[in-house]
Amino acid sequence: MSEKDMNVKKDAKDEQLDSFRVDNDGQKLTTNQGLKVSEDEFSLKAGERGPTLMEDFHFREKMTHFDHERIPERVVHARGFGAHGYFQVYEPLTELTKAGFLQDPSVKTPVFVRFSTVAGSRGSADTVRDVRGFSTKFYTEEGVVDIVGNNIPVFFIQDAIKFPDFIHAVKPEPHNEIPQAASAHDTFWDFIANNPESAHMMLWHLSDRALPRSFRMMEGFGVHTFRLINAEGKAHFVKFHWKPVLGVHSLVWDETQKIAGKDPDFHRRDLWDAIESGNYPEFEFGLQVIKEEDEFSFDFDILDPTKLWPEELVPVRKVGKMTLNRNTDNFFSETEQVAFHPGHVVPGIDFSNDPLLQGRLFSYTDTQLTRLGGPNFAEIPINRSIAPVHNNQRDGMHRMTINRGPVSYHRNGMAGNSPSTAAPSEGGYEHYTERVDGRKVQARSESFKDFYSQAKLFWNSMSEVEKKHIITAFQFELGKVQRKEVRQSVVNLLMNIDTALAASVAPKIGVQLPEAGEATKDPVPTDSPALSMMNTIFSAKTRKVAIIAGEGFDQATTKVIEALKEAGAMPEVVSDRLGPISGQGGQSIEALHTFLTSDSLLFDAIYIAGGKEGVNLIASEPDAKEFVREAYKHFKPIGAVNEGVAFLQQSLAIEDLRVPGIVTARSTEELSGFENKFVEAVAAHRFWDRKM
Ligand code: HDE
Repeated sequence: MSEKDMNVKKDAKDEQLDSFRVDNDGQKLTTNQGLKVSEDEFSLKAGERGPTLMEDFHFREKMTHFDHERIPERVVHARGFGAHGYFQVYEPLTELTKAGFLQDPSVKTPVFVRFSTVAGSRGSADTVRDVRGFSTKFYTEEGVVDIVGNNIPVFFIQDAIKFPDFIHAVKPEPHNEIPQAASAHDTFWDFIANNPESAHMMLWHLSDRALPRSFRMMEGFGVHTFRLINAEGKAHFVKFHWKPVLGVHSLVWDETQKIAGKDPDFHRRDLWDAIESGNYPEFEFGLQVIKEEDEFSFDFDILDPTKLWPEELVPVRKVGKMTLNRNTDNFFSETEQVAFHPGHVVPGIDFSNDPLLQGRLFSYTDTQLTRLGGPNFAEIPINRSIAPVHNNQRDGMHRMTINRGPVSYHRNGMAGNSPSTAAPSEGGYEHYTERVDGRKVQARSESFKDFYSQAKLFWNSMSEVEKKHIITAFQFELGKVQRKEVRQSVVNLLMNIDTALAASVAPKIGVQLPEAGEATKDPVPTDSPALSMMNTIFSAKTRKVAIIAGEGFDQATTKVIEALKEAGAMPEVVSDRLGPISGQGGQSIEALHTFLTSDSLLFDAIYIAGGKEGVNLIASEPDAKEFVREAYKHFKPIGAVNEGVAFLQQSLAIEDLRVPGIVTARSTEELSGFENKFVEAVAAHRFWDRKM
């Protein structure tokens, strides 16, 4: 066990996992039967050059296991990454719910979180344009609770019966399996055009929300309306939120595409590194609450999963915090085998009649039967509840539990009727006794037929920069659609949201701008500032800064590195070679990257050190100028001092560096306080008003 592991006090889940962990340190190699193996490089052959013999049981076992190492990837959300942590409430939520883990601020509930993309295969790139999954498993004393959410608060469809159709449309086209992990193709857009309920989600999907900077900088949403029930049996409608403490931030489109090549593991690496370096990702847990009697007080149906509850109408109450502080030991055992289910609840949490949620309640167990090979997946270590499990379920593939005694039925007399059911007062789960009247019908509720008002709300809430990005995204996505009639139908749909948006897209994709759209409802309120990422939290914390420095770098650079660290940023040296680089004052820094192994795409900001010799060495690197140019192009903060300033001018081919987000210093006067100005620029993240 590493020292780090020993310092972390084990929680109940961690302790449970301990009994399954295996360490090979100093051990002898064995077969699965525990037999020590004396030869693992040469199979048993009849003569050194002869055929391999069937009786080589070690060879057969090793090869058979290898042949069966793969399991089916998730049908959606195949690409993902997980981490362990804990959750704590800020204050007892007794008035809203009787759920035990939401009562006591001193209780740390262990959690496992898996972030994911939706459309791509397991090996696809992290930074593609896509919705991100945000699934949280709480190992509570009363059983497992899962919030299986996304980083976007609404969904494409209203009824689960359409999910297979939607997913078939977004996945690679079946005749040639192209394109991988991308929505820029005919079938996706044909689906959107023919299923206008997706209008609202379509705008989120084309916004920068679909290009997160990091899993640590995304919001999470339960999407559906759930119910919380208190001990008196009183219910409230709720929506679940995760708010990242670092704010909500995105990459820019050009970056995402290039990072997909330079580092397809960009997001998983970021999460792994953050946890390893002690920058534990934190998310505040938020609740939007609507009283049962107010169910019909809004101009949207609160059961419709294509609608959000504007935060200005229904504020988000922050009620707790989740901290992710431990990476997995084994990706397959934990992240791949974890099985989430929105129906995993404890007393005090219940469902609503949202037809999308209702369908999900079926799908998540069903899919595990194929993916994890049978009904016993709850016994896999990562999925095990820390609350004891007792029931009469038996047998099935890979059963682990050894249930004792002859009785496996309820009610029984032979075992004193155990295991026995628990009354609600003893913690037994009781479904909310909602009254339901209705005819059996297959229809869309009238109240679900407003497809456009919240699409307008989202569009109206965007800043000019965000709108520009959405327009370019439409031009790109539809520009890749080969069938003109599909492109035309999507523009027709955009007319129902915003004429200017449709007008900015139509001419670029070779289709007509219709004279008018349908008469559609306007949103109330007209906009929601909470939806714009411009109104989020900005800071320098954990931002990665490339320190471009060569041998003999100047003393100002040491101060800059210190100031960045002080502000919680992550300076990393990029140089003409790896290893220690000495500065003018005798200080030494370790270069972790070269221009060959790295790229400014992988950093949030760059800084160019002074020192004649070092700058000359850097300038002679073939990729160094491009490194600087890309950072400029992606609106990133750029700092430079002394001789570094001239190199910046050469790289950008501009003389006058009075450009937003560029901070330079050459004289003693300029150098005083330079590091603070640069840190401020790093904390601002991007300088959108920079002219290109
Ligand atoms: Fe899922 N979804 N989904 N989904 N979903 C799955 O379950 C499904 C929906 C979400 O990290 C599958 O175990 C249906 C909404 C996440 O392991 C599957 C419908 C939201 C994950 C499934 C939806 C989600 C999944 C595939 C329409 C946000 C990854 C593998 C009614 C609130 C979980 C699996 C992980 C995974 C079905 C719609 C989130 C097939 C039928 C809406 C984050 O069961």
